[in-house]
Amino acid sequence: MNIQQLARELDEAASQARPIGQLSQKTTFNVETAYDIQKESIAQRYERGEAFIGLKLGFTSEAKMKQMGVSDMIWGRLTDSMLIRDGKLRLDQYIHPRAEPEICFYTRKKIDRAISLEEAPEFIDAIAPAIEIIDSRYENFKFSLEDVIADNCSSAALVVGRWHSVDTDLSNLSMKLLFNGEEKAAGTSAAILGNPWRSVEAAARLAVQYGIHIPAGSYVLAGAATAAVYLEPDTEVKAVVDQLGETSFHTI
Ligand code: OOG
Ligand code: MG
Repeated sequence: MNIQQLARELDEAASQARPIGQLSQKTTFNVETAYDIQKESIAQRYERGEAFIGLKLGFTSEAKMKQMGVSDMIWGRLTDSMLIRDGKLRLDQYIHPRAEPEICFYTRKKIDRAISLEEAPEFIDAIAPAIEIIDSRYENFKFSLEDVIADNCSSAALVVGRWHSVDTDLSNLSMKLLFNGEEKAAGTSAAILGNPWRSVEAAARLAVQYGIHIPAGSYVLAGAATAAVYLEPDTEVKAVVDQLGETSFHTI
């Protein structure tokens, strides 16, 4: 198996918005190798001038694990080109994008070791409501755990709302996703590992395990509290999180 070749296939599928068959159907590889493929695939983006801005966790809630049929937490890399700054998402740049309501942390200090839940707030500057746009590069949004890790955990785009104090109690906030004002998904922040702060703890542990550190000034997406919803054209997509307010974008 050629890791470079598989990484290039995924990178091309993403940049051309053309789906590919599952890698696991043509070759066998484990989770470690899947992260190697992810790293190589994102390295192609760095070569084109994109920059690392943080990381995202996936499958941190039952709702997501159930929807996608997998049972392990995963992490992926976020780059600056994924950040929506003008409030618009061009659907033709994606294959079959879906949105999910999230909570985003912003790091204050470099994280280069495992940290406890109690320590986590020391490393965080602020917290915001967010929407993650995921877009599996695999046909029919179907994959194995190894496939989705290699595919950078379906990361496609994110929009982040206004920042709030780290003192905001995140333990049980209502989280909703609305399309043109109509509720499409609803859950609570407690669905995210019991408490989204656990995502910061998990991000630190996974970063150490995979030999990266999280620089100061990075985003950490905690993982969705609800199942993801397919996007439609000309829609105002909004996440509303109790205490943290709302954030939105428009599909074109
Ligand atoms: C993988 C990404 C999962 C989350 O928040 O759980 C994820 C997928 O569902 O395609 O981003
Ligand atoms: Mg997500």
